[in-house]
Amino acid sequence: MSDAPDPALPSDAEAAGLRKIIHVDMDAFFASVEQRDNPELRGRPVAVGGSSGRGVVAAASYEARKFGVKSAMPSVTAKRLCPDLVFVKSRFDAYREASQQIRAVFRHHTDLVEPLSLDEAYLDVTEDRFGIGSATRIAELIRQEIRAKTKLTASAGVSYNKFLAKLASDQNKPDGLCVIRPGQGAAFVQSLPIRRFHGVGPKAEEKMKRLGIETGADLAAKEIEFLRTNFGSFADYLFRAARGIDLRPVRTHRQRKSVGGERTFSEDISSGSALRETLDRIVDIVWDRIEHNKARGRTVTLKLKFTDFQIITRAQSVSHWVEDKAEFARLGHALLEEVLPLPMPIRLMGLTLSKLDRGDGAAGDSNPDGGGPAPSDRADRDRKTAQLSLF
Ligand code: TTP
Ligand code: MG
Ligand code: MG
Repeated sequence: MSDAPDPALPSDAEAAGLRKIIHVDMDAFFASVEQRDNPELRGRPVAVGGSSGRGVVAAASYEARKFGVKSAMPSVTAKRLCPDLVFVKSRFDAYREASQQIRAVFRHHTDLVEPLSLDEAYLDVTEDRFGIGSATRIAELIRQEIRAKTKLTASAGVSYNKFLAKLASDQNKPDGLCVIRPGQGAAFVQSLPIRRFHGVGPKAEEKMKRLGIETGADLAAKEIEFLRTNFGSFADYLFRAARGIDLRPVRTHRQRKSVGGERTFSEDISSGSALRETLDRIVDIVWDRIEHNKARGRTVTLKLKFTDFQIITRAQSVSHWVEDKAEFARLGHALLEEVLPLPMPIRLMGLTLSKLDRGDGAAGDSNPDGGGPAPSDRADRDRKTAQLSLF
């Protein structure tokens, strides 16, 4: 190969993307809220989720993790690994309240906050609103403020881009802090198993392993063309990430194609009244999300999964934006009535609003879950350079 600069790397690789980014993530979030609110649960292995046959663990306390219990594991498996495991039902109102509290803490320090879920967000603190002088210090203050306001612990990662900050927040969990300073990113990434790269899920991991890619170093050894052939639009993100480079700016509004939610039931349901009641609850949750995302959409889609795992969807589009909850509920209910009576009970119901307009004219989704950032991020990236000495 020649020494020509690689097209996937910024020409000014040193300076590009050098910002001060903090990624904050709550520790064992749902489980910690439960332990906070019920002293009997403190110090004990706790799983949030249903304990019944089809239940899954949403969150596991750190006491439970010692036994190998973790999120998304079937409850039956969790119980086998840890016979003393205490199951508690989820209380979303409590998690949402804590989530709002931590977001208020974030916004106190910067307007550039990009929430990834209820319990985590990226913050761009390059500007340093209060002249605190060091991103590490800001991260420590944020952790203290979160603890004071919520009585919960958070871990934080500090670095010069989003990719590294997220890796860092995971490094010293729980109640930990990790800083990856300018110049340290490439080395940090080398020994990482590729599964820890944000955006690499089980499928991508499997594919990479088949291609002989197990670690960051393996990934960095591959040429960009090879990655593009195998991973399409995800390739550029991977190529940069393997070098500790990430050009994505912190986005305050994530671009989405749809907003929705679904519920799996512990017992299959089929009666009209139970279905209608369930739909009302889903409408509540989804409309909350729609408002939170300031989303407007034209299409409502109802999804049902039957006990034999067959899925059907029914959609209705309207010519205007569905802008109030009553109309959203009415459209959802009309779709449900169309399919009643059901041929057999269902195990899952979902409702989605799509054909969205965010009012800001931007298109596309640049988060890794959406397949990696568009290289065009380069154009709009913020070029403020963080002062290296004050990290
Ligand atoms: P995470 O931040 O992934 O996990 P966590 O906060 O429980 O633990 P950690 O200390 O490792 O960060 O997820 C936040 C919450 O989201 C989690 O408490 C419960 C919920 N969640 C699910 O409901 N299902 C899932 O599969 C995962 C991963 C999380
Ligand atoms: Mg967490
Ligand atoms: Mg999280």
